[in-house]
Amino acid sequence: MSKDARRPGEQDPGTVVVTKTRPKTKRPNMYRVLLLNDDYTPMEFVVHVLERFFNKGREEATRIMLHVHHHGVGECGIYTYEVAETKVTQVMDFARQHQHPLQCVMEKK
Ligand code: TYC
Repeated sequence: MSKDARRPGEQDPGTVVVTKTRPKTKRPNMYRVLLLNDDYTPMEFVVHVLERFFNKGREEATRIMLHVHHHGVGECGIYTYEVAETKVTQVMDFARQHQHPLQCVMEKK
């Protein structure tokens, strides 16, 4: 078919159009979960929290706890929104049950 016989933008019937589909894999937003220092929560309790809720070994848990103790804040892990929110809730509930003022927060990375 001649170009003039087609409407503007219309394909030549003899033309093969190959469309490349780009897999749209959007990375999820990630959130840092942080522990805050205070003067009253026992060090051993914080280490236990890091082992129990953030799957840290004793050495890593102790290192993070001491970092928070000395610097005021420290990272426990980086998670998707729902996982981070669950961790924060679990830690805050656990601290309250034991009447410790430990604070756990999340922030967008
Ligand atoms: N500063 C606390 C103490 O001296 C220990 C502590 C560490 C508390 C980390 C909270 O997130 C925290 N007993």
